[in-house]
Amino acid sequence: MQKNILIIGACGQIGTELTFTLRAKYGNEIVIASDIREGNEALMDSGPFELLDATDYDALEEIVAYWEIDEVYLMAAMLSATAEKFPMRAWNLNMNSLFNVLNLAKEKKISKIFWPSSIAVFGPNTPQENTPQNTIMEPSTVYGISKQSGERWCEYYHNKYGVDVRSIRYPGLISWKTMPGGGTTDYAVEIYHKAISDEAYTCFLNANTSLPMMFMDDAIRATLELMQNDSEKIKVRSSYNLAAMSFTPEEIAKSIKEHIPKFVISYEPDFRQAIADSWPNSINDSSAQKDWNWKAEFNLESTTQEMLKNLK
Ligand code: AKB
Repeated sequence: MQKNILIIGACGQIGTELTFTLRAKYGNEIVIASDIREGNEALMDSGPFELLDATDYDALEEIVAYWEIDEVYLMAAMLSATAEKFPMRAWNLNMNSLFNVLNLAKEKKISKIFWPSSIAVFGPNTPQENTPQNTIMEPSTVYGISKQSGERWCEYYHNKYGVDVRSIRYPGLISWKTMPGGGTTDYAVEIYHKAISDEAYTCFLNANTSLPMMFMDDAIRATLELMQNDSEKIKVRSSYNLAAMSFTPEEIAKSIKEHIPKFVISYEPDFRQAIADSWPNSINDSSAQKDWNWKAEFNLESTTQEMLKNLK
């Protein structure tokens, strides 16, 4: 019997690209996209789609049974900036959606889960440079608290009930197919759009705020590599650190200027500055390198080239 894959939050920044990649790999009919609202035309036309509120266990259980789902990628979440505005809604979405898929796996209705964590699990007391896999965390944002709690629950369900759950602490993700929404690292996508449309961008972080970032192609490849590896190789069942590059708004602006000489950046930091200041500057991902041979391919220059080429 053919076992299918369900993507929850398939219309978001990561979900859209994950859906296309998994459909190209396994076939359109094998990968069921779902979200609380419909996505762009290309996604909707590419295969089966279900409207789904990720916090509704009964609806999720029904879809899993109907489509004979074996593997779930839970990409629905409220990101850092929006979560600061709606703390209870963020906690409800981020935690209940995770419990729903963990409990389905505990009841053996699905056999494998991918759940994204984030660099937001780290906080102001974390060593900021080359942040290790295991270190002080103490997140100071609603989103970070939900992701750190989620990590603890993933590890618990793995140890206690044998649930095969796998996770990555994504840095800020840069992509051109779908806009991010509600994150602190979103500036690193907006800046490319504005560079092309206006040759100018006003950044909500200050010039020298260094944050870990990654081009979407690397993030999707990492996700698939983690999911395809043998279970015994996956030693970390909370979530893996993952790194590609780190840069500041000033540095990304400089890299854009090399292609669009008239581009100018200005700075008007808002409440998101405090969120960014609480996160690491750079990440040590040696555990992912050792356990499943992770290696990033894109740096700032190749990311800028890809973004400008595709957005133009
Ligand atoms: C955000 O900025 O909230 C996200 C993240 C780093 O998890 N992109």
